Amino acid sequence: MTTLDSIDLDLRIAEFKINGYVVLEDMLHEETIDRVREAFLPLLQHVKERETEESGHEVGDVRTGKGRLQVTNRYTLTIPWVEPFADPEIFEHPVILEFLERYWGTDDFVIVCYHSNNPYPGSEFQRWHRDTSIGKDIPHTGLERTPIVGVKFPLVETSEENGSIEVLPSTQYLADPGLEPKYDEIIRAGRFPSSHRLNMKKGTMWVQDVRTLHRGTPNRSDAPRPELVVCYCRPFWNITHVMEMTNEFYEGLSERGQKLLVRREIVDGE
Ligand SMILES: O=C(O)CCC(=O)C(=O)O
Ligand SMILES: [Fe+2]
Repeated sequence: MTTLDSIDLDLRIAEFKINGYVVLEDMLHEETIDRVREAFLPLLQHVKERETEESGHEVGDVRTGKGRLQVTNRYTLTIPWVEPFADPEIFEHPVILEFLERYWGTDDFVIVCYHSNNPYPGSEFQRWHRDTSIGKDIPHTGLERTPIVGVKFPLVETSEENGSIEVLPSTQYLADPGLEPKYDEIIRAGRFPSSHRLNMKKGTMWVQDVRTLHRGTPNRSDAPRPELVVCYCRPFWNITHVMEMTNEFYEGLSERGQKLLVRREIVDGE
């Protein structure tokens, strides 16, 4: 397993700064992933059966399946802050926390989402996109560091067959607002030989600069390709996806966990 002693974190951070993403292998135990997948698939199935129309917003009870059909055979789900999903091995991963502390130069960051992307068999290419409107909101300025990252981990091995994500490295600093609405057309028509599929084995975590261009790809296998994401951001970034948890869960967290999840919403356990 990857530990703080075995990883060259400064090199990984340099990769992240240069490529706009970094892939870290052997971060989670296979049993942890399998436990999460087993609990997750029924939620995904539930959303798939219920959500037959494409929708802009997720609905449903987070414990039984809060999600939406985003586009053809592609679902997004919010992850509940309960066992086995809410595992400190995942969201308090020492390598991830140290990575982010060194990247941002502070430990004041917080968690603002636990979410998932799930291309099902029959899904298609997404448009090339960024997961942020920063290019429009702060035009002509390629910020040195992103204030928000997604830490992602697939629940299955990902491949060309089951719709591994495709990235266009080193696009995170793009700052021409004129290009923002046109990325998909330009990248499809032009030559971008560095575009790259992230084919990952189970246990891999990867950190995504939300500004880096990427797209989902067709899942041509016979099983879904779920991937979970925990979003971490600097405290001045005030967007939080709803994160409901019981007071009992929150009080049972480590001091670090409580600090990370300070933006929780407390709900009744029943
Ligand atoms: O997980 C994937 O295949 C890509 C999903 C994605 O980039 C998105 O929906 O924003
Ligand atoms: Fe995306």
